[in-house]
Amino acid sequence: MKPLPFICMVWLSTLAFSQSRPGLKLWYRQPSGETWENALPIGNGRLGAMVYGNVATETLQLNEHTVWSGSPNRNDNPDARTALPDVRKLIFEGHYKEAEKLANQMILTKKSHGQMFQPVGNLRLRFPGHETYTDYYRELDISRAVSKTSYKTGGVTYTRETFASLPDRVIVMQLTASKPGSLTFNVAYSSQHRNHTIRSTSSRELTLDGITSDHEGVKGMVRFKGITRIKLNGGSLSATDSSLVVKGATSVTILVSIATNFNSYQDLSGDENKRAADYLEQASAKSFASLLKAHIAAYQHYFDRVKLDLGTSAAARLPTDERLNSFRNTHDPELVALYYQYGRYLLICSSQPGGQPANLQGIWNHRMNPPWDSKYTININTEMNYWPAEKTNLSELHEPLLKLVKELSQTGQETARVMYGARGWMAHHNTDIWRINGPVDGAFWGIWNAGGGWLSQHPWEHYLYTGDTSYLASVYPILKGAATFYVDFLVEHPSYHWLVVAPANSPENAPKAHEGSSLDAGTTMDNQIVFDVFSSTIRAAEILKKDASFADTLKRMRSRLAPMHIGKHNQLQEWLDDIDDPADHHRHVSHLYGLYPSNQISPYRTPELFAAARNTLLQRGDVSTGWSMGWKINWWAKMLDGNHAYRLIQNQLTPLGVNPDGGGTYTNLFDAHPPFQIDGNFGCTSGITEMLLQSSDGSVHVLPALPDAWPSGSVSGLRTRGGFEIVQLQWNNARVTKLVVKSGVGGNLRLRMPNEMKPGKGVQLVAATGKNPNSFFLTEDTPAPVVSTQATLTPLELKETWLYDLPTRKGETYTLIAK
Ligand code: FUC
Repeated sequence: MKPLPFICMVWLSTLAFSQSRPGLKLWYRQPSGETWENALPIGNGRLGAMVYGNVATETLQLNEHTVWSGSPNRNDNPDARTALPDVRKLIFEGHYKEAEKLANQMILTKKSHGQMFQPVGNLRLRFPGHETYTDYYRELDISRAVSKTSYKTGGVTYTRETFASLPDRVIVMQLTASKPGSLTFNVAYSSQHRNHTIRSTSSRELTLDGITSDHEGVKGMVRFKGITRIKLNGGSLSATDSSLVVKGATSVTILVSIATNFNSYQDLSGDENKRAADYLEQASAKSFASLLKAHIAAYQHYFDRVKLDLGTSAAARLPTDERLNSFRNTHDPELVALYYQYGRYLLICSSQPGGQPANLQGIWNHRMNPPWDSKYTININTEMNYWPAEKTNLSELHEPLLKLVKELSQTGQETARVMYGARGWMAHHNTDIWRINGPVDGAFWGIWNAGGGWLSQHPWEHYLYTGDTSYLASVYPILKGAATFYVDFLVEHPSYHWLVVAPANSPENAPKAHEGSSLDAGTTMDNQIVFDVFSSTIRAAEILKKDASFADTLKRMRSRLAPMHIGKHNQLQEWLDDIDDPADHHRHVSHLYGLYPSNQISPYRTPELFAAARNTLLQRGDVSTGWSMGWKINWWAKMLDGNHAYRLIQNQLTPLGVNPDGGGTYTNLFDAHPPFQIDGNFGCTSGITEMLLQSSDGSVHVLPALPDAWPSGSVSGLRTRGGFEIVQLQWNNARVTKLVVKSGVGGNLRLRMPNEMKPGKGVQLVAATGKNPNSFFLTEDTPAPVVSTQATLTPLELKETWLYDLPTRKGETYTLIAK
C-alpha cells in the first residue's frame, strides 16, 4: 500500500482530534522530568506505558500484564492443620501474643510471600539539539485514550501522539514535524532485568528479550519479548547494534509489541517471539490513521457509556496540576468529573477481558521490587479496584477479576484441605499471578481467612447487576465452595456460643487490649463476610432451584453467627469484645464492610446500627491513606451525607504532602497511598457514583448524597442492581427534574426519590407499599439482631424521600419528570 501523503495524514489526525471532548483532558505546561508520577499512563489491558513527554529524551516506560517474577508455585503450609486447635485455644483463653507467635511458626507460609509484577523496560528517544524549546504542551485526552506532546524548537513544531491500541495490541507513537525533513533522533531500549538482551535485528527493528526474576525461592520463568519497529515518511533509517537512528524524516510511526510465554497460572509454554511478531505484523499492515481510528472506536465503546456533568467554573481553564493545587480551596466541579472519568479510563486501560486484573498499580509499575510487590491485596485493595466496574457501565471489564476468583476457587481447595482439613476453598489476604492462597507477610496481617469469601461476592454482584441466570449457574460452584469452607471452618465460641471464624483479624488492626497482636476470633468484618457468603449462596440456590438441603444448613448456621454490636463509645464494635479505642485512626475500618460494599447496615432497616456506623466513621477521622479516603467517600455516601463525602473528595484531590500524615493525589492524578496505589482512584470513582445513585436496601435511590457543591447537573449511563440503566438523570437545585430508566431484565423498579415525581407518557407509577416482588436485593435477608451492650442509639433523622414502584418490561425505557 502506498503511504498517505503527509498533508492527508495531518488532516486525518485533526479529524480524529475533533472527536475529543472538552473537559476530559489532563494537561500540563511542563514535561515530567524524572518523576514517574508526573508521566501519563496509557494502556490496553495487556500493555501499559507511562509517557514522560520529555523533550530532548523522551521515555516510554513499558509494562506487560504477565511480566511477573517466579513461576507456577504453591505456598500452603501443611503444619497449619496440627497447630490450628492450639492457636484457637490460645485465642479463646486470651493469650493473643502467644497465638500470634505460634501462627507465625506453624501457619504462615514457609515459601513464597507472593511474587512481583515487574516492568519490561524503557524505550528512549533521543533528539539531539532539542534541549531548548518553547510552546511546550502535553496532555492525556481521556475521551480518546491518546496522549500528546508538542513543542517548538529551531522554528519547527514537533508533535508526538501515543496510544496503547485496544484492538491491535501494540503501543503506537506518531511523531510529526511542521517542517518536512526535520525529525532526527535515535531509539534505544533499556531494562533493569538481570537477564536481558537488546539488539537491532534490521535497520527498522529493535528487540528486547528478557526473563523475570527469581524471588523467594521461586525461579523466574516468564520470558518476554519486545519488538519496536519504525515506519518512516521521508528521511532515512539505520541501526547500530542496539539502537535505531532516524535522520531527516517528516513523520515517523513507532510500533511497540510485547508478549510473553504466559498461558495461565499453571502454564508457561507460550511462544513470546511468535506472539510479539504476530501482533506487530498485523499492526504494521495498517496506517497510523487507521490504527488510531480503530483504537478510539474500541475505547469509546466503553468510555462513552457514562457522561457526567457537575457544572463548571473558571478553574477549568487552568492546567491540571494547578487545578489540583487549588482544588480544596476553590469551586472546580469539572475537576471532580475529570477525576471520576479518569477512574473509568484507568479501568479500561488496565483491565480487559482475557487479561490479568488490575493489580495494586493497575498495570503501571517501573520498579523491579515494587511496593507490596504490586500484587493483589485481597483484604480491600483488589476488591476496591473493581467497585466502579458494574455501576459505571464497564461490566465486561470485571471479567479479569472474575476469572481470578474462579482460579483461586480452584487453587484454594488445596489450601482449605491441606492447611485446615476443610472442604470448599479459601484464600488469605494476598494473591499473585500464580494464584497463591497461603498466608503471607506475618501472622499479624496474613492470618485472615476471608479473602476468598469477600472475592466470592464479586461474581454474585455481577449477577445482581446483570440478572444473567446462566452466568449465576456457571459461578454457583464458586459461591458454594466459599460457603462450604466456612461450614467446615466455623467454630463455636466457648463463651459467647456464636459460630465464629478463628483465628481471625480485623484487617491489619490490633486492639490495644491484645498487646499488639491482631489475632482474635469472630471479628465483625469476618462475621459480615460469612453472613454475605451464606446469604448469597442461599439466594443463588433458590434462584437456580437446587441444593435445598445445603441452603437449609447455611440458614441454620447463619442464624448462629455473631451479630453486630454497638459498643460503649456508641460505635459499631470492630471486635466481639467492646475494646475499640475512639482515638484509633487506623486506615482500615473493616467492620464497616457491612455498610459498604455490603448492605447489612441500613438507615431504613437497621437505624441503630446505622447511627453507630456513623459514630465509628467520625471517631476514625477523615484524612488517611488514599484508598482509605476512597472507601470513606463510599461510606459517607451510604450515610446519605453528601457534604461529608465531598469533604473526603477534597482531601483526596489534594497534592501529596499537604494532608498531614495522609495520602492525596499525584500530578498525573494517580492516587497517593503514598506510594502510588490505584485503588484510591477506583474507590473515588465508585464513591462519586454512590453519591449520585445507590442500589441497595431494595430500591434504586436517586441522588442519595448530593453535596451542596453540585446543586445542578446530569449523569447518564450508570447501572444499578436489578439490571437497570439510568439513561438520563438531570437535577436542578438538588431536585430531580428528569429521570429516564431502561429496564435490562424487566421486573419491578422500586425508586427512592428526593422529590415527588410524575410519570411520563405511558408510564405507570405507584407509591410503593409492601415488598418488591422482583427485587434483586438482600431485603429479605435481615441480619441477625443487634446486641447493644452499652448503648441504645437514637436513629438519625433522615430526609424525606418518595418511594415509587414502577413495573417494567425487559428492554423498555421509562421517563419520570418532577411533579
Ligand atoms: C494493605 C494496606 C496497606 C496497603 C497494602 C497494599 O496491606 O493496609 O495500606 O494498601 O495493602
